[in-house]
Amino acid sequence: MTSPYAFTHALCRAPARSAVKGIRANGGPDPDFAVLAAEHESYAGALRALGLAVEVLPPLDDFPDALFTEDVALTFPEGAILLRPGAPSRAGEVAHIREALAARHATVLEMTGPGHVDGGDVLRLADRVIVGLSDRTDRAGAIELAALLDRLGYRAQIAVTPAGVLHFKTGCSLIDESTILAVPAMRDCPEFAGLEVVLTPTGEEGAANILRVRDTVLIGARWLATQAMLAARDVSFRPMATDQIARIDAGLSCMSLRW
Ligand code: CIR
Repeated sequence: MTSPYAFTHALCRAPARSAVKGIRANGGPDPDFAVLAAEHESYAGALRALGLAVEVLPPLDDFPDALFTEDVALTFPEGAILLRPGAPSRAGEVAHIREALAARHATVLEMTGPGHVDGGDVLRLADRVIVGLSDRTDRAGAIELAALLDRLGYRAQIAVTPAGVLHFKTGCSLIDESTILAVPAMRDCPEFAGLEVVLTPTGEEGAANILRVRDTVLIGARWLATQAMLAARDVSFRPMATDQIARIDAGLSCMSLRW
């Protein structure tokens, strides 16, 4: 097994115009397309600046949420796994990424169902992979995924995402191999035993979906108290504009597959 964030590659998908109609759990205004596209572009640019080879697939107008490549597959140096996203409107995205993954990975495994898993519910740690049950990821899906992960040499652990949190990783992310940034509702997640859990400051629960890439943490620009906390811990971070993607319930991990 390798480091959970020593990535060399990323696969993104450009947002389609339809992205402004992306799913959002609590209503709210559509994002501004031009600004959202700029956020996506600067995200891909940040990954490149951190040394990753980044490829951007063409937009898919029939799938407003397809820019969130993280949810349809898992990628590792050892191979990729095609998932079965839990939102019916996103199921068709998988067929559109199959070929791209087959071209980049010698081994591509695939969930066949009937269960569902969104990649946003999968948190890779140094020694295992946590699969969080949520409104998108069910137990049957998590069990099927655990068997596929085992074939790639990864041990899976099934956890529970608190109600009201879209994805497991909406509420927690890695700061480093032994430290998790988490919303207060996930403080006592039993799967975090043995790790240090750092809580998002009050009012900054939206900051929890950071993305550690090599030696840098990407974090939403508006989360100043969380940034101050990272600075106090000597964590190198890069603030990213995320206000428009946040309107469709997304953060920083969602916009790429990384390996
Ligand atoms: C969705 O609801 O599926 C999209 N609007 C947002 C997906 C965010 N993905 C993620 O957190 N991994």
